[in-house]
Amino acid sequence: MTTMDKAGIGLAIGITVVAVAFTMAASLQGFEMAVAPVSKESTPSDPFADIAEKVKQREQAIEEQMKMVAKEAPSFEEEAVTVSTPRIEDVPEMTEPMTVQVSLPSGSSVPGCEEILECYVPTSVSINTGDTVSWSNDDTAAHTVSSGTPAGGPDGVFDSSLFMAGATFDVTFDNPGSYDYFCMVHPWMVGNVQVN
Ligand SMILES: [Cu+2]
Repeated sequence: MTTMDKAGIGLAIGITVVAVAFTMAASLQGFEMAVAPVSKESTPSDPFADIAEKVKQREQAIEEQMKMVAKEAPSFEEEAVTVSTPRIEDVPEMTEPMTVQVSLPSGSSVPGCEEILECYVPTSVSINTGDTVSWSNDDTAAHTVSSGTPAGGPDGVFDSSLFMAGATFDVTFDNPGSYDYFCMVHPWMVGNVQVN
């Protein structure tokens, strides 16, 4: 073979490769062009059509969700208004004088109630000035609600003296402070009123 022949073969191969490449490119383009209209026809067996359908469904779902959110938005505002309304009313209610109940439950005449904080229930109450504490004797025995401590004795701020089963004793607290109290009959019975 001559050098010219080799060059000729090389050129021929080169042309062939380019031609094949063109043909493949053209056929690929043709394939894409052929596929594109098929996908538009939404043939169920066509995977592209399935994907297109799923995308469309997803878009519709998102659109519907956005519509629902838009519909809910005004009711959200209404809710916010109704929620804030009782909160505004609560503020003056907090400053209105109120009555706190304290029970002298059954069994408070027996030592040991102080260990489970059940001589006066609740044993400690926190109130505001002007509020009232109402003790009710829910036990069968008579008791007292006497300000002071068992060790120091009654200090005279308030004293129910003996009050019977079923009776109540109310004290309105006008001055802030911490008020200890106890039962003069059963000195293990102690309680506290914190007035803010
Ligand atoms: Cu008592």
